Amino acid sequence: MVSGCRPRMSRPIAAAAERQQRSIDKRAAIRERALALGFQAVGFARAEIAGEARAHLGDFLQRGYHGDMGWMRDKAERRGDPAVLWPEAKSVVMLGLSYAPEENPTGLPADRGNISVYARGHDYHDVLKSKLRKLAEWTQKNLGGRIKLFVDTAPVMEKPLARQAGIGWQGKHTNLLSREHGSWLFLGALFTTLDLEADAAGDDHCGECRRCLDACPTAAFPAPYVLDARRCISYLTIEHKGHIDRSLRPLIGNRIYGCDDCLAACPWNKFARAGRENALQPRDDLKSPKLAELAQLDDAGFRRKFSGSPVKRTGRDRFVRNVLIAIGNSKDPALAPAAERHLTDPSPLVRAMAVWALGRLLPDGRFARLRDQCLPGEPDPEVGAEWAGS
Ligand code: B12
Ligand code: SF4
Ligand code: SF4
Repeated sequence: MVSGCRPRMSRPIAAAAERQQRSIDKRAAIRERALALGFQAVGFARAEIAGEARAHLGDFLQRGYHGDMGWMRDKAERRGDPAVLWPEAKSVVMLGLSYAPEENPTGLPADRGNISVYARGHDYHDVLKSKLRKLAEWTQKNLGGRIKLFVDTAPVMEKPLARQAGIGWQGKHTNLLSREHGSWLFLGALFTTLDLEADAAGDDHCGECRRCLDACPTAAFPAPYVLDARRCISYLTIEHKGHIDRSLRPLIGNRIYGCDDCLAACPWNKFARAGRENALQPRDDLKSPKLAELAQLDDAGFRRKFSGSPVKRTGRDRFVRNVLIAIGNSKDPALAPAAERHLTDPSPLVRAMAVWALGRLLPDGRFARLRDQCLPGEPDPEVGAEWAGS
């Protein structure tokens, strides 16, 4: 065709078409680079949160579902609106990194501690950050624009942004899932001043299914798509600093760091290929660790064992608190000596859970004798209350 036969575009339309073409080229280049760096999912969104998600965040906070994660309330304005976080940002590149396990990670024997899959390998923050940094540097050098990277700890609503970027949808368990990777994607975000065309948002494929809701041991979902973090084992074992409510302890079972039950129940996982990232592969000693051994960790031992692991976040006292709850739930009297050793622990958090565990494992007479020995010298009222069984 001779060029004179081409339909002529008006100048503004031609300029818009050229801008779109340039954006597509940049998007394709970023996508290619991200996949080469090992990300499995890439999508583009405008740097804004759909009004509905922002309203749901407001509701979540107003109902107190965040528990003692005060930082969620403090930074709510920034979390709910990328324009407040960084006004110059125009687009967001959302990235997903798969950590899908080889097999169902739930259902370990009662004398073993269940550490959730995400925490069995190297700390994903480091892994994700290093990849995001490489992608940000490459993009700035080759395509221009300014970039800020975010993973997990920043006040960014990563799940709604990932949905907006077409990576998947937020399931009834509230996590972002996709047909290719099931529930097992870590999320990270690059905010950029580049103006990149957005992808179509992900559609919801939950349908009538409610397996995740029914799988939750603590009934932490007041409604589909809504989580009350205060009942979630992930919150209780990782974020919550104080004593764990008496009524929730038996429901925690042997989950000592996080929980995967709602994620693992999802039928879309059957399409997920096991994660390939070496650093995220589960450490052998964290796949099915013995409660009796974990209960022995002192501060230095804890730091040695969990250096480079997300587990180090709780510190030794909270971790041993969780282990003692699992021991109390084990119904295995052979684990009683591992709890008894902690009746003189310097941490009241640990002493209290040692008392609780022994109350469940020892015959009444033996427990009463220990109480008579220890209670008179116990300085902490909350530990005292555990001895009294209240
Ligand atoms: C706070 C937090 C937690 C809290 C609260 C979790 C929660 N669901 O809010 C606790 C400690 C419990 C937690 C647990 C876990 N977390 Co977390 N967590 C976060 C964090 C820092 C913020 C999440 C947030 O903003 N929550 C506030 C609520 C309001 O937002 P939302 O969950 O998106 O809520 C939406 C729905 O509830 C929905 N909604 C609300 N009401 C209604 C009503 C209707 C009708 C509808 C349709 C929808 C709807 O709209 C809201 C907005 O989209 C993010 C990182 C980040 N910066 O985003 C990681 C993050 C969500 N966590 C992550 C992970 C892996 C986990 C765990 C799986 C870890 C584990 N194995 O133990 C569990 C999963 C528990 C669960 N079922 O959610 C990943 C999830 C990745 C993914 N694919 O989604 C993230 C994104 C971290 C990361 N960078 O990869 N987490
Ligand atoms: S992570 Fe566990 S406790 Fe939390 S909502 Fe899912 S199944 Fe329930
Ligand atoms: S288990 Fe069912 S309801 Fe829950 S996220 Fe998966 S598909 Fe949706």
